[in-house]
Amino acid sequence: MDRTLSSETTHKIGETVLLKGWVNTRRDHGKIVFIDLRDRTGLIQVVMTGDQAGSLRPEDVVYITGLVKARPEKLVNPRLATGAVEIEAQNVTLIEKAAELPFDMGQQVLELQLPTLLDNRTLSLRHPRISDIFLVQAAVLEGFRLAARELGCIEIVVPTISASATEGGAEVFKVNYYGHSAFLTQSPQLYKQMLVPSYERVYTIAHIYRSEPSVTTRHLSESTQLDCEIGYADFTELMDALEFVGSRTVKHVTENCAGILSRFGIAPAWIPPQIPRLKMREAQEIIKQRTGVDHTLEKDLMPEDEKEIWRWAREVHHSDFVTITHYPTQKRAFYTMPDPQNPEYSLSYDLIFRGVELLSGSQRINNYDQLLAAMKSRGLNPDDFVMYLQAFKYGMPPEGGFSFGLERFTMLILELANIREASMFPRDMERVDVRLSALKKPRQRAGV
Ligand code: AMO
Repeated sequence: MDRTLSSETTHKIGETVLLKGWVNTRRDHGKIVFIDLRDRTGLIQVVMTGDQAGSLRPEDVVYITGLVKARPEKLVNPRLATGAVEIEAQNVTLIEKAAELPFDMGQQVLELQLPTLLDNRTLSLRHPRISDIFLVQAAVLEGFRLAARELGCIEIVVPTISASATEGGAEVFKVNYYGHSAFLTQSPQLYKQMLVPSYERVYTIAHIYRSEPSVTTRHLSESTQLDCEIGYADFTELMDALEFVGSRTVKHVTENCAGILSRFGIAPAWIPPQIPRLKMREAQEIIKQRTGVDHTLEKDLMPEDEKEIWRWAREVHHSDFVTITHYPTQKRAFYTMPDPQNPEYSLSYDLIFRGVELLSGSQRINNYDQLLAAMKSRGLNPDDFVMYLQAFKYGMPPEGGFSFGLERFTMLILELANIREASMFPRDMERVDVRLSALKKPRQRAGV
């Protein structure tokens, strides 16, 4: 008999079906046992005798043949998509026995500390509310790809071992590369720029690595960036492009994950036809006027500034997005184009979504000599960037781009408290799968 998925049972009343899945929960009522069976489409209630149920427990893998029956009206479960039917088991076969679980997976929301959920990640990822987070993440990826393609970008895959540190700073993982030093990429930046002369417009979904020195709720040591790079575009066209991709992606998630967003209690994002744009200094002035807190001499927006300017964007422009431009040149990476009108500030932008930086980018320096001078002025050695510089030597058009953080996008869409909830297997300075403190010291490990 072919397998029937739980979601298909509602159309098969009166038929005998074969279901395959995991025991999600077990409820014993005297001689009758109710099993909620879980498969990739959801849950379905199965009724069986105590003999048929035997010692079944949560996460056991079972094959069940049974009759699909309509439930009497007063027993319909409105919280379950299959709540109008149930299965009367005829035959129950245990395929794999699960060990006893460390916690009750039957709760609607797992009321556990985040470290416990992460220590038991392959279990917590099976829980419907947590697996929903990654269905939203899949929709973010899909929405981004659709939007980038609509812009005419070609998808590229770039290396994650790099000859140089792209974003500067100390937050770089060094690797011993056949006795030479190389780095895990902090960004696909240099490679996406190198591909502009081939395709003009490219996008990539890339792993990035940053040895973040502190534990925060919005930084990971390994994360995923959604990047575009666009040739022959000026600063305004670049902002139009990033706002298009950002809002198109959110709309794609809203349209495709309506059920999940409502289960998480998330109101639709406010996206006006024109997303407000402010220079960083203008944003600081507005914040000073609204709060009395003077950050007008700071070289960057503080996290609380990003929250306040979002509140302003909602109140004044009915927007959950706000684009902030013209950050101080010295605060941005070496490839950022200084504003020709006032080189102290740069043709750069961040996109703030719901009070957190979701995206960064800029127009780039596309002239070879200017780029070389910018590198040297920051103490970078051009010899470390030989391949990158080659692309500029042979004619790089005016260009720029931007980058969204995938986990931040997911976190902000679902209004999660911690970015680790939006990463299937989060890495930070305390964890690689398991807590680093639980690992033996390298020399004590067998064979090392
Ligand atoms: P930036 O360093 O600002 O810019 O990164 C772009 C976006 O990536 C996300 N992000 C992170 N998410 C989680 N953990 C981290 N450690 C982390 N670091 C960055 C954020 C951020 O807005 N090359 C430039 C982009 C460009 O100019 O095109 C860059 O990497 O959402």
